[in-house]
Order: sequence, then C-alpha cells, then structure tokens
Amino acid sequence: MKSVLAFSLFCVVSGAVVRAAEVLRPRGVVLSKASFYDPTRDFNCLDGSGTIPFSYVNDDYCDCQDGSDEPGTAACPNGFFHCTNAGHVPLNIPSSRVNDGVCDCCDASDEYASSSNCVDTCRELGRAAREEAAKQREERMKGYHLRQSMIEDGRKIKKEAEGKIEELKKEKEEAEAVRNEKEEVKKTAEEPEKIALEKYQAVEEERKAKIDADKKAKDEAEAREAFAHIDNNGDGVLTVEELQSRQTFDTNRDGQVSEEEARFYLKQEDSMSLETFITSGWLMMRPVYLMDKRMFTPPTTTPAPLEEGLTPPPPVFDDEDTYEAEEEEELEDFDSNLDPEDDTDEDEEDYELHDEDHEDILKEDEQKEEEEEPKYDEDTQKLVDIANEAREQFDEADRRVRDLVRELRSLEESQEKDYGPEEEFRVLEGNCYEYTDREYTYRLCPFDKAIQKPKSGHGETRLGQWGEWSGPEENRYSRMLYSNGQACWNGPTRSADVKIYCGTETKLTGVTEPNRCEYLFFLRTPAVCTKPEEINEDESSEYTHTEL
Ligand code: MAN
Repeated sequence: MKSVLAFSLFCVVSGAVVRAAEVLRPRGVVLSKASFYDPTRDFNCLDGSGTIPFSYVNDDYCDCQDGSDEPGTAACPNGFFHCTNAGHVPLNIPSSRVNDGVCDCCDASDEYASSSNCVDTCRELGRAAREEAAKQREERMKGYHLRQSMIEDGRKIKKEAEGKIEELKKEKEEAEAVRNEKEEVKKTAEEPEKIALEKYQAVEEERKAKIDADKKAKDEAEAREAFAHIDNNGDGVLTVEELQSRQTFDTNRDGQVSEEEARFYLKQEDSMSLETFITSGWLMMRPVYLMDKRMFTPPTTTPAPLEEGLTPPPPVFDDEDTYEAEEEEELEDFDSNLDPEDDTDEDEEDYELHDEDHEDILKEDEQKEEEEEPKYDEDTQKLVDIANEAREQFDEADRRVRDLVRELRSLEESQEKDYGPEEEFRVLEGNCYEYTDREYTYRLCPFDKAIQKPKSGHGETRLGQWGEWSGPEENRYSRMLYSNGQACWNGPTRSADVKIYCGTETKLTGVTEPNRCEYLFFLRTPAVCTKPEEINEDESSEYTHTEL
C-alpha cells in the first residue's frame, strides 16, 4: 500500500526559519529522511540490505531487514513509525503499535486504519507542555540569576577573607614581638625574684612541716577524746559491747547496733587498742561519730575506702522522722556527756549543715590559708609583685598570639576549601539545612557535617564530615560526599552522599538510606542553576520536527 503525505519543509534563511516548500514522503517517515524516499526511483533499504521498487514501500510487506521499507505499517517487527504530532513533540513508536487500536500519537496518525477513533490532541497537549516548559525555564532563569549573586557574594567573602588573613598575619607578627618582649621582661623580673625567694625556701618548708605536725596533733587529740568517750569502762580498749552501747554505730538505723555493725568499726576484730584507733579506727568512726556531734553533714556518697577492703557502710536512714527522733535522744546523751553546757533543745534544723554554713566554713578556710601565706620582707615582696605582674603580662601576650594563630588557621583552612568553580557554594558555609521524615531529622551543614537526630529521644548521630566533591567528571559539583561518620554496628562508618539540583532556594528536600548507614541527601540550590537555553519561537512552534 502506498501512502504519501504532503508536508512542509523548513529551511533557514538569514537566521530566520521560514516555510519554504512542501515535500512528499511516505507515511511514518521522519522529515530528515524524506529524501531517501523518492517515488521516482527504486528504494534502497536504509541499512543497505537491498533495493526494491518504490511501490514496495509501505505495501504492508516487510522487504528490508531494518524495516525501513515499512515506516507506515506494522509489517516489519523492527521498524519505527514517526508521528509528526504537529503542535506538540514528534515521536517515534515501534511499528507494532500502528493500527493496534491504541492511540499512541497525539495527532492520531498511528491509527489511520483502525476503529479506535483517535482524535488529534497535539495542540492542547503542546500548549500545556510549552506552558510547563516555560514555567520551568523561568524558575531556572530565576535560579540562574540567584546563582550570579551567590557567585558575587562568594567572591566577596573570599576577598574579605584574603584581606583578613593579611591583617591577621600582621597582627600576629606584632603580637609575637610583644610576646617576646614580655618574655624578656618576665625573665628579667624572675631572676632577682628567684634569688630573693631562695632564702625563704627553708623557712617555707619548715612552716609546712609545722602545719602538718599541728594537724596531726590536733587529729590525735580529737581521736583520744573520742576514744575516751566510747571506752565506757576506761580500760584503754574498745570492745564490741562498748560500740553496741552507742547508737551512733547503728548504721542501718534498725534501732540497735548489731555485732556485725560493731565489728565492722573494729576492723572485724573483737577489740581495738588506742593505738590502732588513732592510726586507722578513728578514720572509720569519725564520720558517723562527728555526724552525731552535729559537726558533720552526712556525705551523700559513700566515704572513700580507708583501707583496702574496708569501706564503712554509709549511714542508712529508714525515714527522716525515725532518724530525727532517734538522733535527738542520742544527741542529748552525747551533748550531756561531752558538752554539758550545750543547749539540747535545738530544733531539727540544727542537725544539718546548710549551704550557708558550708560557705562560711569554706571562707574561713580560705582566710586561714591566706593568713598562713608566707610573708616576705618588703624588698622580696616587691620583687615577687614585679615578677607576678611580668608573668601576667607575658601570659596575656602569649594568649593573644595563640588566639591569632587559631583564627588564622581556621581562615586559611577555609580558604583552601573548594567552593565551586566560581565560589558559588561558599555562601552555604555556616548555614545548616534540615529535613524531617517519619523517624529522623537530618541536618546538613555544607562544608562541615551531616547529622541524624531521632525524632523521639536525644542524641545525634554523625553521618559524616565534609569530604569532597563527588559528581562525575563532567559535573563534579553535582554531588558532595560527607564521610567518616559514626561507625555502624557491624557495618561501615556512616557516610552521606548529597545530590545537588537546581532550585530557587537552598533547601534539603529529601533523605533516604539506600544501604544501611549510607545516606542519600537531596539538596536544592540556585548554586547549580545554569542559564536556560534560548527558546527559538519557531522551533517551539507546532511544526517542529525533531527525531527522538
Ligand atoms: C541507627 C540509625 C539508622 C541506621 C542504624 C544502623 O538506628 O543511624 O539510620 O540504619 O542505626 O544500625
């Protein structure tokens, strides 16, 4: 069957596309191949597999191996039918779809001999498609313009950073000079100070030794006094029975001092001599003993072990009321024994040391320490003051140098990063973008890190640190890789691959985990918006013929 369609041919004349002439071509042939189908000559199969009379073209019998003799029928299994789809986009469909009852071409040309009643919808579809394309193009254009300002801003930041680096380098040099100067001053001031202090060294050692000895003597006196108090019969030995007679040692507060409780304080022995009491027993009993003497606030944690394997059980209070009632009785007894003049009617508040009391004690201690500070003669003190001042000044100058070095290093590191061929990504640094799915909130801080946070619960999982651009060679800046994240249980260290695509704002639009602990982020940003191609009005017209 021969079927030939008249069609328009376009040619370009001085840059404008104009309709030139009409050509004839068989049904289903793309315009660009029309010249191969010349009705005045035999037809050469396009693959060169044979030559047939032109009348065999579209005669519903497949002659050529490549199916090129049957562009408009379903005769060749490997052939293609071309729909021109005037008004929309041309299309090539497999020959088998010709006249199969399904409308494949919007111009209905594939169903010319079927009962499917296809209608030409190309104009409407084409219009809608063009509108959509125009919208997308507009977005792209907007993105492209935004990219230009990102480039501008990025370059500006880079330049400013360069300027800042120069400035910091100068400042650092100056600061180093100051520091060296201060170091000299310090050394000079420390020399005479050292000599002057040498003569105080022996005095100082003596003073410290005296403090230690005083403390030891005080502790021992305190121990002896307590021993005498507990040693009911005054025989110089503490026994299980004597400890049992003192409610103080009822550590579990069950109302009685068991043998076990008593023996604990006697280091598991039946008795304890004064000597052992002074060297170790007192250390164990002191906390509970003094607590009852209202001079000690029970520690909230277990006291440190006194000897290996010997940790006194912390005082146990069943409930506050019991403690108070029992303690009151005990304290009365205690007070009357030790300090008969003490008032025994103090209310419960007096059993505790309050924060203010603690502060007072600390202040007192500090004052004592200050009072105990060695005193130098006037000349030595002057030298010490001068050296102290020199040390302070040196420390300050040294700190300044270190701060500058740190600042400089971080700026230089930042300058070394690759922010894209035109610095367009630089403005993203310092910002973070989030995306939340059903389980997690993901955060991407470009050029820094990628994070995962469970929606319920606390803590963050580091998915990776900024690594490198990882797009294909021809489009390297289309992907970022954040690697070396937290190790995955029985798996790799976590990593995040970031796919970047054009949009009018920078936004994280999705995150998936295609493989366990390997994350895929989708980042939209104008930074990758290229300029959309110019649309040639005529090319977009309904008579465009492009082979797909
Ligand atoms: C956490 C999350 C998940 C990850 C598992 C792996 O639950 O980081 O994304 O798949 O750990 O054990």
